Amino acid sequence: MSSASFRPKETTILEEYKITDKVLGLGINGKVLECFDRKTGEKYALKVLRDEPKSRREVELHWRACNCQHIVRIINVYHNNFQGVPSLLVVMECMKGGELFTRIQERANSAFTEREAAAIIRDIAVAINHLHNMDIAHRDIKPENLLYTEGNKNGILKLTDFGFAKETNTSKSLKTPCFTPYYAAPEVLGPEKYDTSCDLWSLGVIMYILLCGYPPFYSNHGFAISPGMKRRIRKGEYEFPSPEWNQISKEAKDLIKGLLETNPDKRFTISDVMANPWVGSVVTVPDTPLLSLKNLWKDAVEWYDMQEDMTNALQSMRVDYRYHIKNPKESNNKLILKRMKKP
Ligand code: I85
Repeated sequence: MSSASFRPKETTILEEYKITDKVLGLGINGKVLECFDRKTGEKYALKVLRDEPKSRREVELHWRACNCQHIVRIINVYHNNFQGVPSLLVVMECMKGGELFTRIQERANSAFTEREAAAIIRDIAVAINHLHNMDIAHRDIKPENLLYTEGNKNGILKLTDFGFAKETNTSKSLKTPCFTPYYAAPEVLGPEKYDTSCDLWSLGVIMYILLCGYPPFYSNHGFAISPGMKRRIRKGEYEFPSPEWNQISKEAKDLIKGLLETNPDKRFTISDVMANPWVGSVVTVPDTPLLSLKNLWKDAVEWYDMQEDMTNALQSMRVDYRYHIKNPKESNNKLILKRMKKP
């Protein structure tokens, strides 16, 4: 980890900020509260994390990555006791415009076009490109983590929540000179392509939903990811049904195909996306009105299910099956525990 970066302030946050009890959102690792700069009166968002290695990693990577137009900025980080718990308090710019799809849905009856969808995908791609160039995989890119700075047309879309972010160039073998790489397998040496490729899959899903208003893969009911959905994702079983997809350009469909490619080795990289004209020169994308507004939010329950499905699908992609070796002492498996007792 390139170290000389983030050092939280040890002074009390209350000297500089007034914290309210308004909750802006709940993340997996911590809640997000509203707070105000005492000097300027400006509103900020405060993410409260328990001080533990996982949170340190989150803040470290977010801090390092946030000098990008399309990533939520960190203003300050404090190391304080918060409600009696040693915590990391992350002061961020306040995203007043709310979530991506809420914003799109709120556009009264004005048309939403393929070109506008391309501009949104380009913004998200810029964030991903910035991260992947720094060897950071976000691994949790989903609609709830894409927020607008403002509720009006000046709003800028930004990515947040680095709770699952991972550094991808930590090839210990290359950095530690006590190891000769004669026998090193390629995956030990190179960056973790599998980690970054999940961000591109996410981009494909978001692009699909923007264009038609429903997700490419869905489960049959609202609970945990269903076997049917898992199978469809693995096999890349999705379609471009009529009437939504009839007017959509071939370029858009080809990009989606490259992003939803099931084999991560063949899936588009972020460089492929940045070089793709549908993303790289948005003005050339046809200004065709989309039918996604009609489909989006037709049913709040369905939308909720979709978000849960995406969370679960990302979760299963993050499982690092290659290096995951369980410590038998931490196992709850009865057979393993029984075997450990034997001489
Ligand atoms: N502002 N995933 C869903 C929010 N400004 N939000 C989530 N992880 C995070 C919440 C649950 C994202 O790391 C999250 C994180 C950070 C934020 C965040 C950061 C900065 C906001 C979990 C708002 C907001 C929305 C509408 C209105 C207003 C604020 O969420 C305001 F009150 F300003 F009008």
